[in-house]
Amino acid sequence: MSVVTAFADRRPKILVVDDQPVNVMILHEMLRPYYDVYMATKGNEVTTVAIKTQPDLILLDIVLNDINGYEVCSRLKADKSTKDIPVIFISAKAEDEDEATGLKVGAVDYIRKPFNTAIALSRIETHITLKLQADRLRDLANLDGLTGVHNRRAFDEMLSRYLDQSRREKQQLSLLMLDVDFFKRFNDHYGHLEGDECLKRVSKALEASSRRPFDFVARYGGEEFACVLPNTSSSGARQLAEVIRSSVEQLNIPHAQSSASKWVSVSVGVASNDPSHETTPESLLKKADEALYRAKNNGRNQVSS
Ligand code: GH3
Ligand code: MG
Ligand code: MG
Ligand code: MG
Repeated sequence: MSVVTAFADRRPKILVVDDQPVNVMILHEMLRPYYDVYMATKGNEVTTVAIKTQPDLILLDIVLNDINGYEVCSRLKADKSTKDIPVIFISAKAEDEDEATGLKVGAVDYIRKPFNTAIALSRIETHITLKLQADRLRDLANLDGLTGVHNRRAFDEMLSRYLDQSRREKQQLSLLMLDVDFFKRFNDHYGHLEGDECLKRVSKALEASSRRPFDFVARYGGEEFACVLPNTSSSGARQLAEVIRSSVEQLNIPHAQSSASKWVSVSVGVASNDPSHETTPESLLKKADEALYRAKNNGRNQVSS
């Protein structure tokens, strides 16, 4: 299991789906030394269980009591939040056409029962490794290397996606733009390494404050951060902005050169769209940026909208 452990900073998770408890037990015993194993016995519950447990691989039986495994796999592949989880069929159905159907509906492999344990484990390990590599590449493409929050590329993509969704669902969306106050002076006084540490802590405070599952936190550039808040009114966004502003100040990171506070602080600009009209990402960003500029001009360490 050397390759797997080299890639994962946690034990990989496997979801086993089989209607026969004895089969589930056998697979569980086989996998348990290397993986966290989750189980489901009904085809209809697989997507829900997969969304909840986020497995790195699904071992799927074909003959189940309710819907068959092919249908389960098709559903998994059709759902945005489960389509990237590799599926391996594991079945006593031994015809070539069974295997062909399994691969056609999106499985990465097909293990015929009865199987050789060592071979099955190796195939499983191969696909787990590929999945973890894909996760790693996706993170590299979407996350900021210093702080671990989303990067500008991911932000641009999400803002435009959320704006479309907000117009379709006629729900208001809000955007926060945050900028660390007098950060150039902070770097000059405490050094760039302290500056980097400060940005990490500020981003953690941001993530901790924006708790709704779809809130999206990104490093927009340098010492600027952005939060996209779907289904959030402008008054809700102003409240959250104030929570964030105060939680950054309460990190109590000393800033001897700031005239806004004795601690590191942020200024926040809030903008919201009118979901009945088309709002472009550019126009919303401009509104948030103008609000941020007012917060800076009014003395920093404050929220403006
Ligand atoms: P204001 O209150 O008006 O925002 O003043 P400011 O000094 O924060 O603004 P300015 O844009 O003049 O300076 C931003 C500073 O942020 C300058 C730059 O060196 C620093 N910075 C940007 N990215 C990083 C980073 O990744 N690490 C560190 N340590 N500093 C950074
Ligand atoms: Mg079965
Ligand atoms: Mg700035
Ligand atoms: Mg700044």
